[in-house]
Amino acid sequence: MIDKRTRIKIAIQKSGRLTDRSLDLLERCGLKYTRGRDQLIGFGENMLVDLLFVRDDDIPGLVRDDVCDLGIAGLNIIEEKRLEFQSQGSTDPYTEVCPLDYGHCRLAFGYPEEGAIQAIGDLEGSTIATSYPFILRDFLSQRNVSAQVVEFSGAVEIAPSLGRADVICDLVSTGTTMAANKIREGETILESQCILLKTPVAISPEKTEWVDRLLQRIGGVMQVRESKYIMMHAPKVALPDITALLPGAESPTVLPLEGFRDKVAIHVVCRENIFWETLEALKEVGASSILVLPVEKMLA
Ligand code: PRT
Ligand code: ZN
Repeated sequence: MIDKRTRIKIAIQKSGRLTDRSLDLLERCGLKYTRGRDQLIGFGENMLVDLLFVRDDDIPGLVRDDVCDLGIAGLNIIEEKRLEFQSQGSTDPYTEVCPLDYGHCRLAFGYPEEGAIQAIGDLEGSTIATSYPFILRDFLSQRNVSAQVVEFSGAVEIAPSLGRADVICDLVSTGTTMAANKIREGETILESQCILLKTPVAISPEKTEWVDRLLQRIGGVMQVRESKYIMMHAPKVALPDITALLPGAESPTVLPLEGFRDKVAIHVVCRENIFWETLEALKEVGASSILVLPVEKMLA
């Protein structure tokens, strides 16, 4: 019989921009799961981990209420809900464990090209449409700007042409939507990306082992994304120049090369991406037969 108390629950977006990347991250951590008949729960087959597929807006609340131990959502939603919870008297609703480096976007002002308002300095007395009223009000009050905030749950960019607002404050990634609506992107008030959230409640001893393992694996997956394993041949004397050229490189493994006294093979893990310029510079200091391989898994 399955003991539900020992199973970790992770809330992720059911269907949207974050779903594929969130599932990919968990799969890279080794999770295999089957999706239940109602599609709302994915049962982990090889780990004591279950997935809850929900709207992204519901994720912070599920983590705050300890319905889920972990959750993945954009900082835009996490911060908006944190301010909303705070207004209801609930402080520190969850712990932000780490950024996950996907779902990047920014919450920015958008000024209609033909409009009189073109900068934060002109916002006093204006009407601003947004889906993020708490973040926006917080920003305005910190700058002592008094403006009317109109909440739009979607299609914020059409608010000015409907005559509902002078300015908008909305998420932007490529900038195409604002441009298509003749809105000029202005100042950013929040840089966002996906964040891993953890319940504010202490994890029960039954779950600790798997939560710790999962967090370590997520750390490992994050670390290897840019990491490369580099192999090359080089004169022994070039070793200091070579390590200096490879930022983030761990101390290299130096191996003898059969038939050569002054030349060695160098193997090194580099935690940053390697560009062609670096390879060319390595060649200039004497390296040859340079191979750059992706790293699939790493456990520090
Ligand atoms: O159904 P559910 O509530 O779960 O989904 P949703 O429709 O609320 O969210 P979804 O899937 O659209 O976005 C989920 C998360 O992705 C957001 O909360 C952000 O953290 C992140 N994200 C990254 C974005 C964007 N980029 C983005 N560009 N969310 C929305 N947009 C929208 C933006 O609101 C605007 O309408 O895309 C438009 C602008 O895009 P550009 O490329 O034209 O600038
Ligand atoms: Zn949403």
